[in-house]
Amino acid sequence: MRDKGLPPPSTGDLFGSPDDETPWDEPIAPGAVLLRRYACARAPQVLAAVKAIAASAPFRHLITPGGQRMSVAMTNCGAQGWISDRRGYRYGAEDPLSGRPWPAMPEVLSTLAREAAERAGYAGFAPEACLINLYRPGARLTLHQDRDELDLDAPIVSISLGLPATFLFGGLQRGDRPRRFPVVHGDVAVWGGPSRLAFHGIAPLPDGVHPATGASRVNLTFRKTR
Ligand code: MD3
Ligand code: FE
Repeated sequence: MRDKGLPPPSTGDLFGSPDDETPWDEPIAPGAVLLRRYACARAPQVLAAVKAIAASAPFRHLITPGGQRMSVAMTNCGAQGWISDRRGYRYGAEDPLSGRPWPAMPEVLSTLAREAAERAGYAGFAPEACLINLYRPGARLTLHQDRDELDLDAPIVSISLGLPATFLFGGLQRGDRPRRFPVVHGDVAVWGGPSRLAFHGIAPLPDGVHPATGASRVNLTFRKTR
């Protein structure tokens, strides 16, 4: 297995670079691994699923409990969805915009999340929530912990699509200086065990255009909430 955090060896093919999308594993901390390009082959189906979800539960800019409009636009699929408003952060079964349940989690998404978790050493991952983040240039996510889930033993699986971004990965204390990891289209990350409560964020998204998503980045995070 390639697990040294290095790209795969070149095949020497000057034409078509078939190995641009050959996945490899990059462990970054105890319990945390980047599965580089793991989702590339399934990206068209994942993006089609996101488009269908957004048609019934549109991306929207949530308000933080402190009254700030988030620069990232969000929606959800699955039995539970993450929301924020003046009253706080929480999971809920209904989209507050429509009053209807969140769209069901498509099988292509639940299967990809389960297989990625298993590859990272977390067999049996069955998320009930998928938070979908839409970044336009300039959007960012400041350092935070994901701790609104009741089951902190389960990992979080994250899929990055479209424009490249810089992932900030800190320690267990807000003040720990974060390490920076570039993440690109098709990269998947799995965070569990000792890394589950690490502080993390996304640096402001640079301008750009990606063939699969246009001027945007899409991130899906799968969570076991209860
Ligand atoms: C490290 N999303 O939605 S995913 C979030 O790219 C969120 O949209 C980012 O952070 C994004 O909450 C980063 C990577 C990630 C997700 C959960 C983690 C990293 C994590 C939980 C613990 C440690
Ligand atoms: Fe997070």
